[in-house]
Amino acid sequence: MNSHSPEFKSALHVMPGVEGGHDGLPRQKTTDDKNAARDILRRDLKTQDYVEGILSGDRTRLARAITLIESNSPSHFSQAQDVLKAILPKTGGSIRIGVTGVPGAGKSTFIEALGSYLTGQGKRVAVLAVDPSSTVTGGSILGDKTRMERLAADPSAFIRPSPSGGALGGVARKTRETLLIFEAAGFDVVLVETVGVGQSETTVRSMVDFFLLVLVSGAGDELQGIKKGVVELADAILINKADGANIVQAQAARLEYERALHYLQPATEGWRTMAMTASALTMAGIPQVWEKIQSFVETTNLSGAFKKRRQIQERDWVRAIVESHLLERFYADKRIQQLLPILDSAVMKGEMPAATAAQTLLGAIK
Ligand SMILES: Nc1nc2c(ncn2[C@@H]2O[C@H](COP(=O)(O)OP(=O)(O)OP(=O)(O)O)[C@@H](O)[C@H]2O)c(=O)[nH]1
Ligand SMILES: [Mg+2]
Repeated sequence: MNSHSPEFKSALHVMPGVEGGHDGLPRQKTTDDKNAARDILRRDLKTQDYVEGILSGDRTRLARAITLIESNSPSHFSQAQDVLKAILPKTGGSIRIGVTGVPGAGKSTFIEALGSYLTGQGKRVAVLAVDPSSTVTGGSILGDKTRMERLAADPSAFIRPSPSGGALGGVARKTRETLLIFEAAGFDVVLVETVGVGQSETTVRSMVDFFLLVLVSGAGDELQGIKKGVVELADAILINKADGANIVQAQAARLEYERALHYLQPATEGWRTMAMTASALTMAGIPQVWEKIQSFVETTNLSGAFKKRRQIQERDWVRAIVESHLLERFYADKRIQQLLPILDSAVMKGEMPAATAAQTLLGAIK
């Protein structure tokens, strides 16, 4: 991520408290979700209770552990880290799949389709969403819940919508840590949905093994609206909504993407990114997507690319946490807060070169 980008700066904005109670479980009988989430935390569980709950797959304590991770309070943070430390040896066993694509492409419907297919095969499936925009629109969480009704009611599945907490940096940490919790709880597959805008696809790519780009045909120029960079992150492209009158068009789009992919660098060493068609609505092509994912896991396990990617992801993750904390501290510094508007204005008026302003800021915290 470009640390000077506006997205990143806004990512420093810290939201207060725990929100939600988005645990995919029956709600407490209260009208106030915020209070419900706080109540859960107030009935203080011991670290050991969380750990045992997660490892035994107890849904209530699992949900509470995620709420603990999503909390922005420092004491919850340190307990959450203790929980994570304890479960770490039990993590790593899931296949982590990222699903991205333009809004409305059918990501949630696809996750519901693939998820139900997998639970039908006896697998346990967890679903997470990364949606930095959801705090702005507030709509996506509700939308996802209604679009994954079947999976939400499935005892072998667990859906956790995007943690609020605003900024991508915070959401990314919470999502990653929640993923580890799911793994320790024995879920076979973890699916992470993200909208294909801004930085969130790069963020999700950095936490999953397999990255799927969901597209739809029929928007005229097939490559429109999708940045080449996003295509280059994908291990497979799924042309969704290949049903009804759309089938022929979807197949044409698939060929067009296949051609384009020849000129692009594959996202994973030793794996050829390909385009497929499917219908999340009729389930046509969904088993084939799963076959493809299994073949990916097999191939990359054999070549060592699977393990190598996870190791690099862990290492980079440490760097990312350090960088985001340094930036957070920098912008929270009183001296910086005083200087920043003055220097901003000088730079904007053309009275000071940008590099001089930056140097002044950096010098102020020495
Ligand atoms: N015909 C058809 N419609 C589909 C298919 N998959 C999804 N849809 C419809 O497309 C619309 C959007 O689907 P979603 O699954 O919410 O799409 P999304 O990509 O998750 O959307 P956002 O989360 O808002 O970005 C819904 O009305 C779905 O019913 C499909 O395979 N065929
Ligand atoms: Mg969705």
